[in-house]
Amino acid sequence: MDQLVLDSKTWLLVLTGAGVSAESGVPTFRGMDGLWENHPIEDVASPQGFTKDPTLVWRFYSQRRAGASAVKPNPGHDALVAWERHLGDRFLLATQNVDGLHRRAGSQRVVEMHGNLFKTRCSKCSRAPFEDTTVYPEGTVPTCDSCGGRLRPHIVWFGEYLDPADMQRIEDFALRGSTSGGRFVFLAAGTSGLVYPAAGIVNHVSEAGGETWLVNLDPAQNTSKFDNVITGKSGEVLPKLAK
Ligand code: BV8
Ligand code: ZN
Repeated sequence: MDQLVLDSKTWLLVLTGAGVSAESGVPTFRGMDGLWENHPIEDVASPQGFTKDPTLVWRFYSQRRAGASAVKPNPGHDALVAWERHLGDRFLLATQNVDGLHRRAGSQRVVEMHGNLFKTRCSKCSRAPFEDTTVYPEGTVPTCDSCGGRLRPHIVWFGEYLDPADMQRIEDFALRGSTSGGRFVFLAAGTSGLVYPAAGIVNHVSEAGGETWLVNLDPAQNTSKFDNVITGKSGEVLPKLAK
């Protein structure tokens, strides 16, 4: 297998998707044909869906909150922790996953681009998002004790903007990596390359002259954009990929 060289000249940006959590037992979106209880996920994971039926949306997220609490990180997560420890501030992990498994594995330099299942915020007032592991009982919609507004998961839904600070952190890292005089490498793992802006990162890296890698079980929507494509399970490939 090709080898990813992680030496003192390497800057590495990693993007993960649901496929990296699959071997922990977390269902992927494509694996569920993009449906949950026969609802297209884009409908349930959207502000319109929340307005229309907040109980349904809370049932979706409470189920996933319970599911994510019951599983543990897999060797793919552990490999990324080892790479971060090896590269230090020349490593950054941008994840689309909201299951919190990267942090539980020990990753610290993580940008959770789409939010986190274990954070809740008020949909009305500007109260800051807070840690929340509650699995709300069927049919309940929690309300804010400061303004009485509906609480919502601190998740970036379809049609919502990602946190500009998160995108800035990723862009700043990519700029430093591509102008460092060293080798700037981008590796995407376990993602179908369907959802933007995450799926567009590979294009920016290539334009900046970076080296791009994809580790995925099936061809992704943007497979052709990558210099190196390795087909396989992230839990098996990542631990052996770097030297
Ligand atoms: C935005 C939180 C600006 C929710 C998520 C038309 C064209 C282009 C873009 C758009 C468009 N129409 C709308 C848009 C914008 C939209 C978008 O990209 N839509 C897609 C569907 C076309 N994007 C947005 O809305 C974003 N915001 O653009 O703001 C804006 C503002 C207003 C109006 C317009 C634009 C917000 C996107 C964030 C949405 N939130 N997550 C939640 O999780 O509940 S996205 C959600 O789905 C996940 O977070 C994840 O990102 C995505 C699923 O993707 P993957 O992670 O890739 O998972 P998937 O299951 O698809 O693939 C898994 C892969 O792993 C597979 O390929 C499989 O082969 C592989 N695999 C499986 N097992 C393994 C494996 N690989 C390795 N090892 C294994 N063991
Ligand atoms: Zn409030």
